[in-house]
Amino acid sequence: MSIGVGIIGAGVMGADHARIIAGQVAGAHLVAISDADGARARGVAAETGAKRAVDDPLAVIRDPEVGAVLIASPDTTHADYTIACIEAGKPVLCEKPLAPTAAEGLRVVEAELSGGKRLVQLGFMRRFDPGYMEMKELLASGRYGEALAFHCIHRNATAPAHFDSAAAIVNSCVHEVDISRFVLAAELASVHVFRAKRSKLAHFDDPMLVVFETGKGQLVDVELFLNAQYGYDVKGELICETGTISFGPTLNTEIRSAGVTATSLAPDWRPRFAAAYRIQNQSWIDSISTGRPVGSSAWDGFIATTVTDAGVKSLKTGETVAIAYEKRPGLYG
Ligand code: ISE
Repeated sequence: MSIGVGIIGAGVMGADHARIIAGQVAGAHLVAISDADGARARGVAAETGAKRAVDDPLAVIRDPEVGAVLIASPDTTHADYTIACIEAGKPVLCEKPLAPTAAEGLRVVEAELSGGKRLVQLGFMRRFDPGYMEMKELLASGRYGEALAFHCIHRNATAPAHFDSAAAIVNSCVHEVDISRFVLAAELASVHVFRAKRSKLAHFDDPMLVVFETGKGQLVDVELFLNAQYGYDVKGELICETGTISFGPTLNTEIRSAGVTATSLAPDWRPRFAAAYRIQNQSWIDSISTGRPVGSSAWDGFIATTVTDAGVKSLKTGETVAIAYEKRPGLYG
């Protein structure tokens, strides 16, 4: 049976998800898409074959033909719409971050706990990226000993005008928060944010170096450079006791000409993580049929908000900030 999907938000990510659900995912079809800009919603609906374009996001959640909801609206709306899906009893894939602050993230966890059923998956798509997945498997094989440190590079060509230094941590570095917990199977215990010399082309502290320590004593360092100009570049290198594990930035062809070797870089995360988004969305739809949740949970999303809260605090104080939260047993094990 095909699952009717409703999408909230027809911006860059909402449109991308609509194309993926319509063209690359089996067992699902698009029912409705909403956006505050009705013309934008109608445009994406026409392109992807969604039955309805509406301007009220709650109408998507209420729609009887919508069996599952994908949220790709602005970050500040994620928690409220996710809670509305939980209250309607509908599975939801919510784009990261779960919320801009831990206090808001916790509201979602509490709503899911009181509903008594796992319904939320967070759109941390890197967990489905073949490079990170293989890195995790290789580490877990034990062949290279224990992981000691994890070097991460997160570069965007340019950051949106509305970004500031805190947004760089809450919206961008949150990916490394989730993926390092996933790859290392460890919790992050502290964070320290360092400002580098600021690029003249940046309108906030850019680049920054964010250093986490895990509960197992490993260091995770993230070079966060969101106005790198030259393209989208995400890399990771795991330092283990008897070797290192890393993956390349893209799988593109290599050109050798006129004495130069060249490979192209993606302009942004959508082509770079195209496989990850496709696998994530398919796994989400499959998990609804099997009843076995996959990917990041609301709890993972909440933990990420506690870490980014601590990162923003470190940015302000210049100090190392310990990461602390109260465990919520029950649904999350
Ligand atoms: C954006 O929202 C993403 O999720 C991208 O993966 C990330 O690289 C970018 O910095 C974020 O703004």
